[in-house]
Amino acid sequence: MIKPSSTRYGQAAARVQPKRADPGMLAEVADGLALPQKELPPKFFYDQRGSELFERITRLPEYYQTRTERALLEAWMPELVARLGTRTLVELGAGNAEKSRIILDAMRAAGTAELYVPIDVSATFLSQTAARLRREYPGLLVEPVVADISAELHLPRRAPAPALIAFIGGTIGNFYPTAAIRLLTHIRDAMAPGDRFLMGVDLRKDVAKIEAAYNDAQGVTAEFNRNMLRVLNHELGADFDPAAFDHRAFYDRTAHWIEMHLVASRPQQVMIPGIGVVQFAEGETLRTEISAKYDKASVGDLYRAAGLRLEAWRHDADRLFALTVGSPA
Ligand code: AVJ
Repeated sequence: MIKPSSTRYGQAAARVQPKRADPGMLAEVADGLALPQKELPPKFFYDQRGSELFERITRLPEYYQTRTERALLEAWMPELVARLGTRTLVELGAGNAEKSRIILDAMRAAGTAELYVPIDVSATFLSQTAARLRREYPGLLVEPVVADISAELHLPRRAPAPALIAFIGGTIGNFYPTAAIRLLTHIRDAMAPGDRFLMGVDLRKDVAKIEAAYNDAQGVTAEFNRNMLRVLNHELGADFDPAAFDHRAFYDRTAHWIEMHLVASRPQQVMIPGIGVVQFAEGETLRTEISAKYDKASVGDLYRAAGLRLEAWRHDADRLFALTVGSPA
């Protein structure tokens, strides 16, 4: 019998021993794959290759979010930061040093830049960014914090006030409603009265436009989606065959979010050391991401539920994306 290439791939992957599986990750994967609708958190997209694929997504013609948010930041930050007198920038999920620079430049121009606290799960990524920014902004104190923002939030206690806590990139979209409220409540609890919260949100709009952004013609998003399986192979020694899963992304008009799934193109069994054999029926899906879309009212509701007040709001002329500012209520 001729073995399909996918089986060979699986055996090859299984022979490579994982570095030592992270027990937290293993537990999360076990839980997610035991659900009737299999589901894994989008943070598992982002190894080196996943981060590079996401960088490519941000430059795709269909993916309007990154360039729109950047233009909004460039137009608004000099004025906002000067008015607030921002001395500390705390950045959650600092995956985007490029956009952080727009805020840091505005702080420097206002003459108030003192401390930058990038918070990210990736320690290597953080130390690289920190070293680069220390060189580029002499006089700016850079104190990176390694943390999973969805789990905890600790701000340095002696940060010069006022601080701007930035959560940009539309990453709030990855949080289910209760988790979003929990995250913003943690942020609210860490804020002093003069501090402000800056959050970027992708806006509700024509469904075809949203769906196109997650089904790009070049297939970069599909590769990004499948990359989660490579991460599981590499980190846990699993033997997923990424080629046996199709990319699917669709908008849920009731929940107001896009869902990304990986669809098993044939029945298959996947071995994950420490978990066991996981079955996929043909056509069965693994949900890898939601990306919630907001409008002014739903951001206001979210802020209110977290003890914040929506103080300011700016969107682009096409109403694709918005920057929102919250203050402790
Ligand atoms: C980084 C969460 C904002 O939701 O649009 C891009 C991730 N997923 N294409 C998004 C993503 C597929 C992105 N966020």
